[in-house]
Amino acid sequence: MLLGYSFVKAQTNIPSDLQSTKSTVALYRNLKKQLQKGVMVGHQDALAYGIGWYGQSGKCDVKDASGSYPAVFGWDLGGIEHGKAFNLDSVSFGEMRKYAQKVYRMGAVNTFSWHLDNLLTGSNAWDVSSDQVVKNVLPGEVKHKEFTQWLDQVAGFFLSLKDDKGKLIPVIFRPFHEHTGSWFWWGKKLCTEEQYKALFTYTVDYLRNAKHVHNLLIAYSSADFSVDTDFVNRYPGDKYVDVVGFDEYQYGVTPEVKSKFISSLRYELGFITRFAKEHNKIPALTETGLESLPDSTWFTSVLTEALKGYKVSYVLLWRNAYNRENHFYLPYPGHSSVKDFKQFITLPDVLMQDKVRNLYK
Ligand code: BMA
Repeated sequence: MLLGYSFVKAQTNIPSDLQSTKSTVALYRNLKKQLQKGVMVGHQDALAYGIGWYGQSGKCDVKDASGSYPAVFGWDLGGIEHGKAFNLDSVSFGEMRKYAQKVYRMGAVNTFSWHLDNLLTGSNAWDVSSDQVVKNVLPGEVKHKEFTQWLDQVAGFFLSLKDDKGKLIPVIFRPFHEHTGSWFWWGKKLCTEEQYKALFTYTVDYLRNAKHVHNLLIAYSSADFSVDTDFVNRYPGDKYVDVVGFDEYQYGVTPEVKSKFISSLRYELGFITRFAKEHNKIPALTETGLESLPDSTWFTSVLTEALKGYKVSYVLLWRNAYNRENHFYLPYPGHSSVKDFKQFITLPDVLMQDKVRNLYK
């Protein structure tokens, strides 16, 4: 008799991919265990560039400002679908692989998003001029073959993430994110619930079954939501997801904006932590931040307040762009919020890389 999926899962406490590599299973279990210890701080592109620098080995804004590396490192695969050498934010995929290997050696976590181009129009991920894109990449449709070729590139990259011994490095993959908003071609108004779920499950199945990629924890990550059903209705199912989360940014710094942002995050964190518990998943705040940190106490007065009482795996702050003015989310040396950030990371349940141990064993 074949054992049912839920039965196997419940007995073994393994990720949604029943064929996950050993260290992927370890990462999954350790991330869950670590929920009791605290929340990891993450940063997008932290090793690739920062304010006033690009591609300098060993450099990292938040390390230089605070003394510690982040515990989670975000990367984006946008551009890999065309076999390009560089991603949409000028990080070469060759370097990205090396950074990810370094992160693994540090015992920290890599998470990958994918701002993939619009297959129908040829423009970028933000081109929402057609609501036919998702429909057209599904099996049997005109853009399907090309879509699978794009997935081949993604699979090739994930399968190239190996440690010194040639063993695959487990990472989090967070495809088709912020889908409760309508600013990407896979967003809410651009496809039906069924089409979104089909896109998500097809992608995960293809990577697992056709490409034999088994070093991924899959993140299902919405944009902000005020109605739980928005989150639930496009959930692809427990067999396809390991991490559940959402992205939400603060815009503006008035007291009203601050308190609204805090209460909105608290509502959503409450929801996803409950959802994660019920579905045996790992909750995370998959992107957040206040662009250019005009509030020098943001970490202790906003982020800390929002997180209070919730057990989430990590919080990912967005990138410190080297070539776009005022587009940064973590302090760099000399910035007015360095002191506040340092205070934030001394909280016992806030984890930078130096407080994270052995996630892969
Ligand atoms: C956005 C901005 C863009 C970037 C994109 C993908 O939020 O940071 O500059 O290209 O994310 O990383």
